[in-house]
Amino acid sequence: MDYTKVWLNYRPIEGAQGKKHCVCTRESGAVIDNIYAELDTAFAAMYGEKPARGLTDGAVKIDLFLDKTMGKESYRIEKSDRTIDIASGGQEGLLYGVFELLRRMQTGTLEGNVRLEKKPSNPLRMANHWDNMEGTIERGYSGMSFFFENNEVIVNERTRDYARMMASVGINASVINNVNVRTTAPWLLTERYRAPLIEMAKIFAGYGIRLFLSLNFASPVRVGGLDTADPCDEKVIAWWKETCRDLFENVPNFGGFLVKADSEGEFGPFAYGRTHADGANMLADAVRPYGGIIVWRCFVYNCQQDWRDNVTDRACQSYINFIGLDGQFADNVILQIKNGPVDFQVREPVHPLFGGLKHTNMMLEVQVAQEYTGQQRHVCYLLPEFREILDFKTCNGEKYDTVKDLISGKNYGYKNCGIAAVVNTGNDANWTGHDLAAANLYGFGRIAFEDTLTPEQIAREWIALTYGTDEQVMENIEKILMMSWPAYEKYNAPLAIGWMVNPSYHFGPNVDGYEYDRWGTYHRISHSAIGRDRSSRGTGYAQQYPEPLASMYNEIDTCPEELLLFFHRVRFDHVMKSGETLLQHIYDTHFEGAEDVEKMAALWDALEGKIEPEAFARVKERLAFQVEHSKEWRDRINTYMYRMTEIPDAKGRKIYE
Ligand code: GCV
Repeated sequence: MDYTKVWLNYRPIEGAQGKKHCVCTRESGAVIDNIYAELDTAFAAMYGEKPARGLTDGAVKIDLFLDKTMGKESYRIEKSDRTIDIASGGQEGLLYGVFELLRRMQTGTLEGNVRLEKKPSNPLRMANHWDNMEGTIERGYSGMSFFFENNEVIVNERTRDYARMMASVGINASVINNVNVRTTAPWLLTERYRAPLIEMAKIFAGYGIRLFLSLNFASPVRVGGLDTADPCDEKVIAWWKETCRDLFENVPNFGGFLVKADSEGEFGPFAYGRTHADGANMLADAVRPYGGIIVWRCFVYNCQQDWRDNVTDRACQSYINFIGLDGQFADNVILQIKNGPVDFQVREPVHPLFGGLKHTNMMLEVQVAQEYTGQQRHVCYLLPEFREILDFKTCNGEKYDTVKDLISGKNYGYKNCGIAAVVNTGNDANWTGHDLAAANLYGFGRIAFEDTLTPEQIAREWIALTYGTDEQVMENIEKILMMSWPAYEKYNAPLAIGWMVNPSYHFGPNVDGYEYDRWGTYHRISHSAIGRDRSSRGTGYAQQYPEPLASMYNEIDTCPEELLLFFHRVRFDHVMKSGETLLQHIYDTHFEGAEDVEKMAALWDALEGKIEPEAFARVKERLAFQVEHSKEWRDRINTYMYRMTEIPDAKGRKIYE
């Protein structure tokens, strides 16, 4: 194996060597085989002995059984002196229960008698991979794809380890190809790639994961040889039905499709004067007989904007495109909505569609891949951000109105809903480029399964599993992780204005990088002010929220400061709550952010000797880069502001001219 075990890095438990266990179950099949395999691997490492199969004298008995009163992904663990019972309504739940058991054994959190019961918060917990058939990964920062190479589908040992890793945190669906379905990817629907897809789907099924594909809406033309892809055309409808029948009948546990349509150049129903609902519902009909799902993305906007146009607002557009279609989507269609209205900036307001849509299945889309948050060369632990998004009160008048209530089905009782993340894996030896970026992948799965977990809890679990439970290791890494998103936000583009990055590859500071471009993301800085007015006096974006949010965002005085420049054009001499001017606040946060990274690097350095040397060196090197790069961010932004305003830092720190 030429890659790391990430958090499945089982290690000996002190004082428990030689402890005997046995596993008893009447169940059989692929999931159960995988449970046995996991227990063997884990117990051999933790106790020095694999568990026996069947009741064995003198061994702690692990009993796995079905309890049909429970959900098939729920589980109950009851531990007493000599027995550990794991019950679930399905084998998937037994698998999740076993992973929880192992996690607790490894982290020393299974002491005494224990009884716990878990039910996943979200029905769908989905990984979106933006992997391309030739082997590259769009917004991938950890090497090449391990699903595709040279236009072939790859299935090998790593496929299984991927599935283990995802199942261990409760992911139950995986879309393996990029939402931009280009080159040979449309052919994934066809016979051409069938054999390896079946092989992959079988492996996934053994870990409770449904395989999904991204599809190209023009497929009837691209691969079907038809002269149209009009969703209302009989030939097109028949083609999709037959294509879906063929896929669902042959690929085990196939889940359905993820669709990016009429977005950033991807083909869609607009070409025929049809709506998103026409397109999605036609596909939904084709997959319905097999229990399939269509996940339709809401990331739709005019990406051919002119910077001179100060009326069109990208932030408004996804809502405008979809709000009028509320109630028109079939029950096996889910709208997948990015967490914010623009595109995964370090800070954005929560997308107004969550509060707006009331008769539509919804899924939240977050980005674990760090496209705008340091591309896995910076540490940026995103769980505090995910926590805030999930807890955001949409004020939509419903009994349960937070994002987590709406996407989990708690409010509307929906079954087809949940959470998806654009994930950060690749074929790098450590899977995620930066070793500490694995905490984001781990954390996404954990919070998707248990949506009340705190970022600190998740961090501590991940650290203990990855590096062991040494108190200093736990403490320092937790501090690094918890400091990292606020630090990144401080030295990034200020107060949610976003987008001060190099165009196209999105790495590194470039204040004017997108200023005159076609993507609709402008800061409009002058010598006296910064930002766009998105209030009712400006583009009206703030009015997409229900009250009292609309009024709160509408005024500079009541708008939460961290979102100030998203909603308003503000003068540099505006006085912030701290008593400092806006300009001084920008200077201060940029100095602070870079200083925070130095502290993070020192916290890591203090762990030398406590962490396996190669892993230690890998993170040390990335942190050293982050120290320098955060200064580059600091200096570029501060200098730009200084040159514009000619107002020096009140604290006399170095700002380059
Ligand atoms: C897959 C942004 C990214 C694109 C991505 C797109 C999307 O624009 O930069 O790489 O395309 O979002 O989410 O579809």
